[in-house]
Amino acid sequence: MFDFEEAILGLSERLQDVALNNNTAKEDDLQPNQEPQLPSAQPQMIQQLQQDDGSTTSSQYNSDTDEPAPRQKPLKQQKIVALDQDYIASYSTEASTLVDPLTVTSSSTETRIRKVGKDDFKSLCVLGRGAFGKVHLVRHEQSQQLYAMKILKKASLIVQGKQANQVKTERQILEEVRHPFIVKLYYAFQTPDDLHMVLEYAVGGELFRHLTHEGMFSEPMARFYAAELVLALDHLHSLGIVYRDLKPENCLLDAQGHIILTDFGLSKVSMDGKTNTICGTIEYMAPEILMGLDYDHVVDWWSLGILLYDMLTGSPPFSGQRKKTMDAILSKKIYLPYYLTSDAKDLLSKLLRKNPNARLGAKPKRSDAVRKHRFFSKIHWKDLENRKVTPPICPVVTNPEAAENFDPQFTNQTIGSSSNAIYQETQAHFRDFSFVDASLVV
Ligand code: ISQ
Repeated sequence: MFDFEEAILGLSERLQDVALNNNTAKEDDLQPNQEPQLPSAQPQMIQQLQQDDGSTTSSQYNSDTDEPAPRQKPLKQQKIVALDQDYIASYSTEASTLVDPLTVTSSSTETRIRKVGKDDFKSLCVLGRGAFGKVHLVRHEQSQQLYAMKILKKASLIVQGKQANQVKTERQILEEVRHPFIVKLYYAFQTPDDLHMVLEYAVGGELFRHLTHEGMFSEPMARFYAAELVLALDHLHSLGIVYRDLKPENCLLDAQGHIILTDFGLSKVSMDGKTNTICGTIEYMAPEILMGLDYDHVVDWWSLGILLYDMLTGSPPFSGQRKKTMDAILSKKIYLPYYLTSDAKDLLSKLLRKNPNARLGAKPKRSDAVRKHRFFSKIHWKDLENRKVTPPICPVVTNPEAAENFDPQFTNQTIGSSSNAIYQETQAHFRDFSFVDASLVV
C-alpha cells in the first residue's frame, strides 16, 4: 500500500537541495484535519513540466479570487512523446483466451480464421490525432460496419525506445476488458509501418465537445456521466488496471449517449524517456503522479473529482500556466463555488484530497465508498450498468459516416498514406500484436 509519509520523505531525499514548503493552506473546509500537506511544486520539477517548445499557455486562473476562468479547448496536436513504462499499471497479466489470427492456426479446430488486414477497411475520415498516430473512421467493406481505427506508427514508437510493450499492453488491456462503458477492441493487426487497432466507433463524439457546447452541466447530468465513469473505472481496478489518464477528451459517447472510455495508450500525457518530462495535459493528474511518487488506483478517483468539477463549473479547478497549475495541484486549496449543492461540494472535497490515503475510494474496497456517497444516492447502479438509465444527451447523428460529432479540424483532413521507412528489426518488437475478437471469428 502506498505510504504517503514515506513517499514524501523519499521525495525530499531526491530533491535534497530544496526545502519542502510546509506552509500551505489546509486542504478542504469539510475535513480540515484529515489532510497532511504535500510539499509545493519543487523548482526542478516545475522546470521539467514546462512545455517542450518552451511556450506556456495563457493563464486561465484568476489569482485574486481563485476562481477558474472559462474552459479553453487544449491543443489537440501534441509532440510525439514516449510512453511511461508504467503508464498503465497492470498487475493482471493473464494470457488472453481470444484468438490471434496471425499466430494461431486453426488446424486443431474446425474454426476458419481469415486474416483481417488494412485492405478490408476503407478509411472515411480522420477522427483525431494523438502522440503516436491517428484515429480514422473506417468502414469494414464486407459488413459495412463502421469502426474507429487507431493507427500507431511503429517508427515513432521505436524511436522513443521501449514503447512496444506499452502498445501491447494497451492491446492486451482492451482485449481483456469487456464493459458497457469501455471501448471495445475488435481487431488488431499490423502492416510494415503501422500497428492498427480496430475499435468500437463512438459516434456521439467527445463528452468534452458537449461540455464546451453547454458551458457546464447540471448536477443530474454530471452525476450520470460521473456514475458511468465510476463503473468503468471500478471494472478496470477490479482487473488490476489503473487508467491514469481520465480527462474529457478520453470520454466519448455512443449513439445513445452512454460513456465510452477510450485511449489506453495513445497518450498525450506521458513521460519522455530521456528527460522525465511530463508532456501534455496535467490538469487532471493526481498530485502523486506529478511528483513522481508511487501511485495506485486512487489516482483515478482524483481525476474523476477533477472531471466532475469541470463538468459542474465549466473548467477544471487547477488550470492555466503549467507551473502555476502544477503548484496549485500540489498545494492549493480547492475553490468550491457557492452554487454547488452541499453533496457535490462534499464529494469533490473528498475526491480531491491531495493525500491519496485520505482520498475517497482509497479504502476499504474499490469504488464502494464512492458509490455510496450522498451525491450518488439517486443512482440505481444495477440499472445504470445495464444501460437502462436514459442518458441526458442524445447525440445528434444524421449520417454516422459524416462523423458530425467530431472536430472538423480533423474530419476535414485528407487521409494521408504513411511513408515512413521502417527497419526490419522493428518488426520483432510487435510480433504478438495481432488480434481478432472471438465474436468475429467465423
Ligand atoms: C472511437 N470512436 C471514435 C474515436 C475514437 C478515438 C480513439 C479511440 C476510440 C475511438
